[in-house]
Amino acid sequence: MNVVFLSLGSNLGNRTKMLKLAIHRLSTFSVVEKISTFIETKPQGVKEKQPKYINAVVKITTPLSSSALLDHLMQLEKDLGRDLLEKGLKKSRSIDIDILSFNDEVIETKMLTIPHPLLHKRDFVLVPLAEIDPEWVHPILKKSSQELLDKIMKLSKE
Ligand code: PH2
Ligand code: MG
Ligand code: MG
Repeated sequence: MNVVFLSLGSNLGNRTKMLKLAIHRLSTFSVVEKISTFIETKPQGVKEKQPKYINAVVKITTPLSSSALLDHLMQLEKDLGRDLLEKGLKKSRSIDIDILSFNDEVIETKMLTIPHPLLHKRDFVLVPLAEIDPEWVHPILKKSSQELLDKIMKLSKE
């Protein structure tokens, strides 16, 4: 079984319902082991004015490979009504599911970069990740989720 952390986000429509639906659907191809608190966050790294997000992190175990998992997640996003128009990196979206980590593997393919390249910079990822697994260790940076969170909190105060 592969141990995977996923980041979920929504800033369009019924955001909480979208996350709940997505988590429910995850259980058709994985075991949902842990779900963080849902948090409301300001949009980050986007140019246009956007509504706030609801974000969460989920720990799953799954027999799927990383690329098969990605296929399932993209299908899930589509089934939940994520529009092609929402596909741009910086656009508002009804649901976004990103693979944060896959076991302790480092993966670099055309479709997939794992660990997620922005994981260590985003409080909307690190806060819920540190909540459900403060001891998870970033396989490249060799720092725990709690240490990474402490670091960006310190930076934001400077
Ligand atoms: N996702 C983005 C860009 N910015 N900001 C917040 N607060 N939450 C997100 O999930 C998010 C974002 C691109 O996927
Ligand atoms: Mg994303
Ligand atoms: Mg995405």
